[in-house]
Amino acid sequence: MRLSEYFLPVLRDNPSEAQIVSHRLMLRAGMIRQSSAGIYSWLPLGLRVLKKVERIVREEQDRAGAQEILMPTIQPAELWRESGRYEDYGKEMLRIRDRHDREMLYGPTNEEQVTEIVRASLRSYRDLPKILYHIQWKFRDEVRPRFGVMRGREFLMKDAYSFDLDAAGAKRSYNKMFAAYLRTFARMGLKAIPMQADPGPIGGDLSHEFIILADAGESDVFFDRRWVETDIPVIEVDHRGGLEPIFQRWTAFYAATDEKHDPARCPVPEKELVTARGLEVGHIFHFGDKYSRPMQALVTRPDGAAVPLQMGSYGIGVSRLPGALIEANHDDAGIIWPESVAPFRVGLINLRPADALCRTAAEDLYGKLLAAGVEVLYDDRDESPGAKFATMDLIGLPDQLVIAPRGVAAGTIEMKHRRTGERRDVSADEVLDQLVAPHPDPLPASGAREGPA
Ligand code: 5CA
Repeated sequence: MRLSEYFLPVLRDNPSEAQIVSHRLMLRAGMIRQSSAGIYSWLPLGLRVLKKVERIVREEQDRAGAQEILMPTIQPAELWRESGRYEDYGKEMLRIRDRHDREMLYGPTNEEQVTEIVRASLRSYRDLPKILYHIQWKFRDEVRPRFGVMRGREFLMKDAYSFDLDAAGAKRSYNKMFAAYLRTFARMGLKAIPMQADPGPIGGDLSHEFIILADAGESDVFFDRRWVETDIPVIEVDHRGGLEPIFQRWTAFYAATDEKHDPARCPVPEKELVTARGLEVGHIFHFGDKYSRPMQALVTRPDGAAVPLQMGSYGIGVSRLPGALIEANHDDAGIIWPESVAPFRVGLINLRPADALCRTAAEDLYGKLLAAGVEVLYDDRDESPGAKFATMDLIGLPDQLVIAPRGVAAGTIEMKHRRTGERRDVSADEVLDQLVAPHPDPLPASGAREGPA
């Protein structure tokens, strides 16, 4: 993409309405534009990041054997009356009437809707287990929408729903999502610690939040000091095997959100306990028959008895993640994208577009990068070098390539690594070698669904 043609409305100054770094940088880097309180448009640069995040989320759901569907944003009130949540949800729910005066709502979550879908078709233990998910916009009329996309009113969520015959099956599904979440966040370069959590209005008895430690976090969290030293790698997961060891391994050190943490019952001695601010990027719940019982979603057991489905739900804040990623990856000059979610892999700067040799060298390298399938943002504008460097640093692409007269004469390009600031002079061939290096295929070759237990 040529920057001269790209819609990238960067702001020079800090917008006064933004209180936290990620909100400030997303506005300054032209990623989003506010429409009304807690509601945003995603502009080209922001949308590229959102799509990359979405893709990683989708790949890991698919790998875990979850099946993608797409449910609507607008739901009938009737469904929520069946579960009893229509009144309970209160003012957070955006209620709508259609032209026939039927009560509708903009979905804040989809437990009722998905239960309605499966109750007609999942009839027997032979139909189980199943995990369905979608990536869809939600609306919650938050009292205090703030921090940009981090606490929006309209936001994009991945929500998955599991259906099992009994508690043991439900725990297997819970473990699958737990393991999928470990991989999902690790692939984005995030350390998201699974913490015991309060299920809140979703309900249930087993729940974990995946939390990133960040000053901009909205709640206090408490955890064993050993978490500080612990990295969460992209672990190998065999979704056909037993995942309880993975669950045990990654819940072995105590970690809890403030709603769940009880100082009187905390197993960690005070001097080993760390308190910090946490940012929730995912939340998983097991809630048994909370929806299936009132909504009569029943399956028959092998002995012929009809029992309510055992269910769980599993959310990821897809549109919150670009903000969370920036909170975890920035410096004074701007954003520093991890490669896996960067809007472009590399920025190419022609420092002297008026110079014929520089122009030829830059156009030539741009063409080669495009031909090799490298996502490149090419600053071909007639701007000062300072402005070009500032824009590139602000938008935070992992590497920058600088074409300048001296290098062109010597046959080299300056390559700057955004995160470390390290600069090297390299040839065009080396650039291509480095940027086109094959990445391992993140998806297994064949089906990842669980076989018979
Ligand atoms: N139905 C369950 C899981 S499918 C559910 O709704 N869970 S939730 O309420 O915890 O939301 C899931 C994730 O969505 C959260 O972990 C958070 O990352 C994200 N999220 C929740 N509210 C907002 C909001 N107002 N703005 C942006 N992201 C949000």
